[in-house]
Amino acid sequence: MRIKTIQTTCPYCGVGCGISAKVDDANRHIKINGDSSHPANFGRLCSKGSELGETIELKGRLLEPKIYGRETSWTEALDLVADSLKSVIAKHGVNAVAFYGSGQLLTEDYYVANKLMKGFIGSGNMDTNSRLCMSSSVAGHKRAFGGDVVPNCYEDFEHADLILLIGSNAAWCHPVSFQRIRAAKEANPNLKVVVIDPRKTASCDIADLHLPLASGADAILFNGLFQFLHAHNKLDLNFIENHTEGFEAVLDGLKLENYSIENIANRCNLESEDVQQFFNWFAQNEKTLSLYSQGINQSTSGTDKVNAILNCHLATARIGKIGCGVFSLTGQPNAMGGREVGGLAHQFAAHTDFSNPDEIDLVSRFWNAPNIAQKGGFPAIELFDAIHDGKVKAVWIMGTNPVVSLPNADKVKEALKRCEFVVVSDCIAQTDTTALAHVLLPAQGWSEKDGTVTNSERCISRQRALLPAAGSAKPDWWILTQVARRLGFGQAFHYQSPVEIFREHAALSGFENKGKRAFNISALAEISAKDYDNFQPTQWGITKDSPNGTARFFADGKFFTKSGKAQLIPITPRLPVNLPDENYPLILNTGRIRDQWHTMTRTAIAAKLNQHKPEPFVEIHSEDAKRFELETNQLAKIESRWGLMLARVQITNAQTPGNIFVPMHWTAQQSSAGRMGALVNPVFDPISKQPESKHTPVKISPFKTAWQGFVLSRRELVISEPEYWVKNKGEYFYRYELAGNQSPENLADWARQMLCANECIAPQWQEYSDVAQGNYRAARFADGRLESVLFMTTTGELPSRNWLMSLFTQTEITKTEQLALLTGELSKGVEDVGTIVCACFNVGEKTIQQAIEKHSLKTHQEVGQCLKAGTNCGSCVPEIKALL
Ligand SMILES: Nc1nc2c(c(=O)[nH]1)N[C@H]1C(S)=C(S)[C@@H](COP(=O)(O)OP(=O)(O)OC[C@H]3O[C@@H](n4cnc5c(=O)[nH]c(N)nc54)[C@H](O)[C@@H]3O)O[C@H]1N2
Ligand SMILES: Nc1nc2c(c(=O)[nH]1)N[C@H]1C(S)=C(S)[C@@H](COP(=O)(O)OP(=O)(O)OC[C@H]3O[C@@H](n4cnc5c(=O)[nH]c(N)nc54)[C@H](O)[C@@H]3O)O[C@H]1N2
Ligand code: SF4
Ligand SMILES: [Mo]
Repeated sequence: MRIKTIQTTCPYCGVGCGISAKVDDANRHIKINGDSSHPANFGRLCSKGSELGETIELKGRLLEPKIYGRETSWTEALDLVADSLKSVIAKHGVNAVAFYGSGQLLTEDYYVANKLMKGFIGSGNMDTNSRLCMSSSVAGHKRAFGGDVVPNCYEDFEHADLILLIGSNAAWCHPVSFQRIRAAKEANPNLKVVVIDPRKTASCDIADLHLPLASGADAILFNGLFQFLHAHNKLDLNFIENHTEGFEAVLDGLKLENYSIENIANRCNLESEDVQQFFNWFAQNEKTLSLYSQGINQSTSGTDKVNAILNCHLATARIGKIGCGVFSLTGQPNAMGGREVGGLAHQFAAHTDFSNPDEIDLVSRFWNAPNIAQKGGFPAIELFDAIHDGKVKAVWIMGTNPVVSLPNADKVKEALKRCEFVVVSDCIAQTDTTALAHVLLPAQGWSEKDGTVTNSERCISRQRALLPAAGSAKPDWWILTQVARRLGFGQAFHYQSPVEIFREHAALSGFENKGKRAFNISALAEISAKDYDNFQPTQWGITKDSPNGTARFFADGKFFTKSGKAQLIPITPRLPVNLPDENYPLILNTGRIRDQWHTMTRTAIAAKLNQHKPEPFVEIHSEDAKRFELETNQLAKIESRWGLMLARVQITNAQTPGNIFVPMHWTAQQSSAGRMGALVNPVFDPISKQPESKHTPVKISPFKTAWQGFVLSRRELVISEPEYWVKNKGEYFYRYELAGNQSPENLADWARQMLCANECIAPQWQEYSDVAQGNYRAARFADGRLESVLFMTTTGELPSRNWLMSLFTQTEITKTEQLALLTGELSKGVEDVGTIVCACFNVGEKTIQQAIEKHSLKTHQEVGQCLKAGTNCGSCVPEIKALL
């Protein structure tokens, strides 16, 4: 057995952590460690990154190309894709075909997709899930800076005196950066952290001040801040004069509304003292770093919110200098790389734009592409509307799951059902989107594919192949190249390996650039295959003048606008488009949880990551819970004008009254009705076209069922009957939470059918039924081990899942335990650890509570010493502190 150590990059969030993987490819086994030399994480990883080794199993992978569900050869599948695209184009023109890509593609994949659609097929219809993610930031950057640049680097965390987290739950979504800020705060007691978020999130754990502002009100707050800084002579008039334009217009705009502290507080639903405190801190601290994410971007005024923040930084000259600036935290591992290649439908390539004919000409000459697109294509929402309406007749979806993640997701599903020709490239066989594909193309996933990604701080890193491809899976760039050749563009798509694509991408970035376009990595245009293989993380720009990369932009006051000056943009704050009303009285906010990644196609494979939040839930304030007659752990139905979902109620005053929160992760693969995208309002920002995923008017009511139950089973079962079901993979079992409107007529038959399906091989069967009490329990044993259990009740009390789950770790079940299984009562001596809080060391809530009481623990460090909880990735520290 030969073990290799390979450096690569985590495929989840935009922190872009380096990984050092010990690979045993003979056994398809990987041991994951943080790469201590990588500047994004210096060896640290969060719970998701640490569990990557558990996600590479072949089960569930898409291994062969498929046409209408039938396995086929690459040749046949690629021929069909090319022929179908050709025929649609011949009949309906180039704008009847579209690509919908993803920030999870590698830069090389992305480059080829964009070049093929915009350069050679000749349509602007190449959009991506970045539309749902970063497009407001892109638009805001371009308005202010003349280019899409994140000016800062992670090192600024250590130099700042004030860090704002605006619409960012970094504790869960950028955990390694969050831990770095925590450490910076411990090292520098002067560093203050302000969290601006309608919810009290785990990120508030390190906050000196939390501003639970009204949903969508950010521009009011930052306009107010601008006004305050102006009134208190805290603006840098020198910098404004020499390096910006638009100052007078901004001031004129501010005169139109009342920005007194009281009025701001009132409109933002905040306390005046808190607003005052925040403004004072901003005024006093030169080294202010504003980090923001989807609470800003995912809004119908997302671009304006971005510019309202940028205005305050530009007018105080706090931009791109050590310890200060505006830092948009990117979501996906290659959100930034997609922007570099021009992955959005209104962009072109390498920071060029359809709005500039000279740039179209420039790219056309570079690619030698006579048929180049002359205008932008459909952005995501409009693209799926166009598919729905039959304007776009063939779509190729790569690396994204729009049937879950787009707003008004039922319409998206319907659109794909109606579409003449749907191709999906994915590495997973069964997703809500692959279910609707005519052609499925197996893509190599993380650990197999090879190329580059760019993280939040513009740092380009290598993702390297660790293992051979699963089945016949191929790299996305290869698949695209093969189709391009079949479409007759062989000369322009001659690539044999990712480095050739990377070189071309680098060369284009420098082509006739002359300092006009921010993205420039021309120093890498002739990189050798060996240097590409060994490439070490480097922040762009990477040019002759700065061959080792660029840590920060704009400290010199030079921008990428025509005048070279930054633009201050007058902002008139707008409320979200649809506000709550009497029919839909609550605001639905959606977002992420600590241990799942998006639509769970990969994180849900790792059992450990499923423990933290095993079911779709809805967080609601106690006042609202009372008002809508909801109780903790009850099921609730949430409805909007667009769709509905079911979720488990969690009452928490971390929510502001009037607002509820649901996680974005559950799909039809893991739940009967947890797919939240169905509810989400499809309105979008007029400039960035990014949808308002954080604000949909909804109503909520108890979802009353005749019975509730759950199943734990070593084997995966097929469960689809009851109105409510959720599947959750554990280490030794699958867990199914169930609830139904109608009690099964014959419980024993029903239970046998569900647990044994067709393959009851001499099972030992035990059951208990108490019709009067409405309880039924069944257990099945095999070779002395517990094989499966089912508990159901019509009265509502079910035993602790944790205790039963622990029985699955045993090789034998004692007589006492068998008895306990029937009575449903916890057997003595078995510890109920409670919901798992620390995923790294498997420590449950109850264990932590008991240890706190028993040993009078006072700090999370003491809990760590006692139980190890929170001592690895640290993501659960906020929860441990909450228990303290
Ligand atoms: N664990 C985990 N981490 C991830 C991901 C994942 O799926 N799972 N996905 C990655 C991706 S692609 C992305 S884009 C990032 C997203 O990272 P984040 O943006 O940090 O995550 P979200 O949970 O979507 O939303 C952030 C916060 O915005 C708040 N918010 C809602 N409305 C408003 C508002 O009007 N104003 C303000 N100021 N705040 C508001 C929400 O309450 C929420 O707490 O996470 C990345 N990291
Ligand atoms: N309501 C609401 N909706 C949201 C959000 C929200 O906060 N609220 N957030 C939005 C944001 S910021 C984002 S980024 C999106 C994310 O939403 P999606 O992009 O739809 O979610 P993923 O689960 O990441 O989908 C990635 C798919 O690509 C597959 N895949 C993984 N690696 C590869 C690869 O190398 N090649 C190929 N071909 N396929 C691969 C995975 O198996 C999976 O099916 O959701 C958006 N939707
Ligand atoms: S913070 Fe976690 S998910 Fe994000 S890149 Fe690092 S290890 Fe991966
Ligand atoms: Mo994202």
